[in-house]
Amino acid sequence: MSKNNIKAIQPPKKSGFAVLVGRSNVGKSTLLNALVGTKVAITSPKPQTTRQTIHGIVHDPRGQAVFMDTPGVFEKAHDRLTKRLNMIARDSLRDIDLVVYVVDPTRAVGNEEHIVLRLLENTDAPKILAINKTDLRDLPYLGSYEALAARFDQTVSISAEKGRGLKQLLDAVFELLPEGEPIYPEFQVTNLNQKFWIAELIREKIFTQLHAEIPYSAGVEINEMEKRENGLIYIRATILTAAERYKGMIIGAGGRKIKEIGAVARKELEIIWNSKVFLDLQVEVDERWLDRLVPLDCYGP
Ligand SMILES: Nc1nc2c(ncn2[C@@H]2O[C@H](COP(=O)(O)OP(=O)(O)OP(=O)(O)O)[C@@H](O)[C@H]2O)c(=O)[nH]1
Ligand SMILES: [Mg+2]
Repeated sequence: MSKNNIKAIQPPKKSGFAVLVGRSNVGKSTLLNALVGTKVAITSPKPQTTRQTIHGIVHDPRGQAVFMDTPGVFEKAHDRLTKRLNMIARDSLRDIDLVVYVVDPTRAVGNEEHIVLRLLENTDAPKILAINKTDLRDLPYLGSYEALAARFDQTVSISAEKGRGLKQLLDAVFELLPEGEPIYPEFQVTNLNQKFWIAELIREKIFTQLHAEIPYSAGVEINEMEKRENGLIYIRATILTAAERYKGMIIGAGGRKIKEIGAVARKELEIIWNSKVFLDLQVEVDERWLDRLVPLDCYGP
């Protein structure tokens, strides 16, 4: 058989947008990173970590899957941040090719799940149920999520953290995606621009180093970024926060907290870039910080 004949019997390539939806903290961003194989989205043990729709691109012999990480649906939509996040999650269900509904069987099916399930009923795209965190021993609500399987085209058990079940998930994704040309060029793994991604990485450290309430009243802006002659990457960034008392907590006694945030962010950047980094971090109070950061110029190279 000639080479051309072999090519002729290969199935057509698939491509499309697969949106990751689910309530806050189920592991959508962890899953996105695991699928792409590198850290695209930031994650944290606290809910409402993700604030923008982030694309993570998986290049595969079967085609290209663009996974869209979305802010988790959160029930108490009283504050402006939550309202905005819920709206982004809802909008992401338009014009998509596939839904991956991510659930966490350590928590009961609650109101938030019903909100998401109702949203899913209104989309015509095929749907996969991804039951995450199955590495944990105690999964008291597993049965109630498995009972939802009939509403989905496929159901897979995964552990985004341990990388389990991802092959099965990708098999289901490429089976259900439509045929089509790739959306992104080869090698591109995300739609985020580098400045925004650095701001996100610093924001992740605010989540991990500070108490529950502060991260929800803070955002990060990159003011300057430059590669210096000696190879050092210089970054000047500002943490914007809503109130003077938060500023104090972010800075910490004797500037200890901000130093800690800067140090963990810098170390991670140095490992990723394999280069020395100088991170100049400041804190500024701005009641309207959210408006200053959203809409953001966060996409593109
Ligand atoms: N044990 C276990 N923990 C996980 C797994 N996947 C995610 N987590 C943890 O769950 C927490 C939330 O993960 P995220 O990926 O930030 O969750 P998210 O759904 O993106 O959350 P939002 O952005 O707030 O909507 C983090 O502490 C993760 O480490 C998993 O497979 N197993
Ligand atoms: Mg997230």
